[in-house]
Amino acid sequence: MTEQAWSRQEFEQRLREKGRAYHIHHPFNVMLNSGGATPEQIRGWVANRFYYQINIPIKDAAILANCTDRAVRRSWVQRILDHDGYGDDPGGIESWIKLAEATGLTRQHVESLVDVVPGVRFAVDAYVNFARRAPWQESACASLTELFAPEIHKQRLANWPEHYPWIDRAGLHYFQSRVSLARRDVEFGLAVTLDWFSTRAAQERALEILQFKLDVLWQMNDAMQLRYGVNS
Ligand code: AHQ
Repeated sequence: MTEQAWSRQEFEQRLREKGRAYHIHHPFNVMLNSGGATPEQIRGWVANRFYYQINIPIKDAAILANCTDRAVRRSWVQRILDHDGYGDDPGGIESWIKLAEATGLTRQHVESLVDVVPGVRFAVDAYVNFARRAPWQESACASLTELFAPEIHKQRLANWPEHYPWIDRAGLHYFQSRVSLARRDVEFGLAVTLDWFSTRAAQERALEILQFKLDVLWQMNDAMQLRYGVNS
């Protein structure tokens, strides 16, 4: 017997309930945002997350390549510009390098990717490869971990200056920029998801896709914890 599709409201609620598995709850992130991280652990996190950041526009370009809808591409292309920069805006990847320099890393060191541990590389590559082969609507759904992102960025902005006064606050600009950009991204990605996944089976698939992306972020933290440890 085919089960009835959830209402739009219930479907959205079930997507949002997945926030319980968001990496804001990972011990490595809890340590980072509660002030327990050493400078080496912070630099390790920044250097490893750089690999995620530089792959976001690659992932979004894969989504564009899979999307035949010009109106969707006109909207989604902004995400690439947000990271790569456009005109006078140097973009989010440049901001991340400024964060790295504020923690005492050099541009050359971060861009060398020498610190990126295998588990981070494989998790990020799994996300990019998912976007290359999945229908663009499934990749839009995967980006909905950003439903939970404003909170984690606000947590960093609130806690890092107090716990890590040695990090120049100008380096935190990236987190500030993402609070509003994440909200804008989610508005579009959620509308696509609620419209596209219209049967109960498709809605269940959407939850699986979101769980996959939550696992990507969780695995990145697992790998960093293994490499840099977590102080209790
Ligand atoms: O800085 C982040 C970012 O640009 C994105 C894009 C989006 C996607 O397309 O999957 N997800 C995402 C995220 C960013 N920052 C992460 C963080 O913890 O700083 C959170 C991450 C996400 O929630 O997926």
